[in-house]
Amino acid sequence: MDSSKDPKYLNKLVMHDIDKPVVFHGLIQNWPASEWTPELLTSVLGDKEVKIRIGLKEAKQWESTQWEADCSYETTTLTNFCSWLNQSGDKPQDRRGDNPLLQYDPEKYWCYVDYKYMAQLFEDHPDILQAIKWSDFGFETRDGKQSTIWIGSQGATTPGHYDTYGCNLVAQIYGRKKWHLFPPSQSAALYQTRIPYEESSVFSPINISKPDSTKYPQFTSTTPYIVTLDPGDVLFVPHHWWHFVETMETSISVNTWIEMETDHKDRFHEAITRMLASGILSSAGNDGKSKWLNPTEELYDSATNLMYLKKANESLLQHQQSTGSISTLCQPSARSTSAKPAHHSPDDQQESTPSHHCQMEEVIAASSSDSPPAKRKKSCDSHMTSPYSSDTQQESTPSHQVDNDENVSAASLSDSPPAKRKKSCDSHVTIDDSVLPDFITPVPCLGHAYWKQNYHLDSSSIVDEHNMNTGTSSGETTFASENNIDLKLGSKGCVHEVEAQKFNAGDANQNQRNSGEMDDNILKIFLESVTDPEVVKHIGVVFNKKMKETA
Ligand SMILES: O=C(O)CCC(=O)C(=O)O
Repeated sequence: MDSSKDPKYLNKLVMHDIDKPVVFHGLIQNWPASEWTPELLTSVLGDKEVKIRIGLKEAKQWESTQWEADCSYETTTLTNFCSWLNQSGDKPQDRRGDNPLLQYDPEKYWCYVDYKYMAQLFEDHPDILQAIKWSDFGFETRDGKQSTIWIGSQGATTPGHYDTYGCNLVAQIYGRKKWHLFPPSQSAALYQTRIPYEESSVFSPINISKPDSTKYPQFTSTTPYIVTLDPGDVLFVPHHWWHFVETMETSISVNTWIEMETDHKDRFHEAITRMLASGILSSAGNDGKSKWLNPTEELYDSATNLMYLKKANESLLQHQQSTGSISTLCQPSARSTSAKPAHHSPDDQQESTPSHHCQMEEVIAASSSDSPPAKRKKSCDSHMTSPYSSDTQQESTPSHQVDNDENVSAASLSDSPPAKRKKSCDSHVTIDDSVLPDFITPVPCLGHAYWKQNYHLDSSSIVDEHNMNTGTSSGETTFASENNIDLKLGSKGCVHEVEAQKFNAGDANQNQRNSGEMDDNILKIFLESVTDPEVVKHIGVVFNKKMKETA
């Protein structure tokens, strides 16, 4: 084998050496999945019902992105999806029959079988999961079971977002898809927001097909990295890179999210964010919820949120202790660390070690038989959060460490002193493009001139991508002046509320000291990202009410 195609070499590139998006060409032609077509998958899954997202092709006229909440949804079979794809001739409404998709004119609408966990989709055909072979990238134990599939018609889009956990490998199996990527340093200019709320997704409201530079002036200073994937290409999306995805023609792609050490911290941040979002959105009424809660998401009660937070915190602390890093985040007192919820199962011990790499829902599901949230999450461990946990039990060993550390065993990892640990993805360095083999091409950065050339939008400034700190976000001052809310007081009130719920078994002084440092920051991130004026107003009302109650 060409040594540059050695899975260990590729694994090291992805996990350690590359910090920009790249495309691998010609590495998956031996995957059985490279033969897949929508018709072939339909012949396997014909009667399986799936939830299909349907959107308008003419989203180009929208001033903001076409949110998932703006789409329609139909639950139907892949056979119906395929007949919709392949229809011709008669007017759709004349042939509607029992296919609900036929009411959507393919000239005007796209359909997307998006974000489907393959282990779930192919639960009756587990053999097919072997058709995906991430082992070619050095992820020995990874196949379709840890992958997600996306089958879309021409025009189908995914709104701009970044995933808070891990990094991502995307195999383009059939058709073509266009990816617009942006580095994490450009989050402010992409007007990052946690509204609509979805765990593990930070969204951008920009409509990439027709960016509105009046509403989002900073956007024109972004420097997009753009690539159209052909069948057989594999895209590497580094940690926290933004992506907007557009289906150019009927397409099938499969991706896997790969765990990173930073996930510990992100999981904790996510638990705080979920608690804040739940608090705010649960009082928003149905209208608010349908707009501000992503359709794929649900809210939990505070007891469940609190459990997530505790488990995420314990898991983070355990990780920090095992790696010798000092916790700057919320350190519960000895009492609260050892005080396990009454319903913890004896499996706790087993779960608590590998659970570093688990999504918090899975952590809770594993430890709490009375309230197991059944929902999936899109962390790298997404496969483990779904109901098919018996399959995944084996995966719940720290397999990604095995994966990304060139098959170092879990035991040797946990035994080895911190200094000997391999670098995580977080310590990526930029590799000189010229040393990359020919079959790996960096995704080109088109610079902010792209907006002028393609959309006649003037770039606001020349921006150094690595030092990009674009303007004011909708922070405290803006909120306060526009909405007559004292956010300083507001945020303190909220911190206290979070604090009061958090670690209620813990040492108050200890919690106060550490959480002040942590919550202010998380709260700031959350509040700064809430840019929808209606949401801001709603938050103001909630805060003011709270303030009056506590005055
Ligand atoms: O392919 C798509 O439409 C979106 C994929 C995506 O968001 C991801 O792989 O993280």
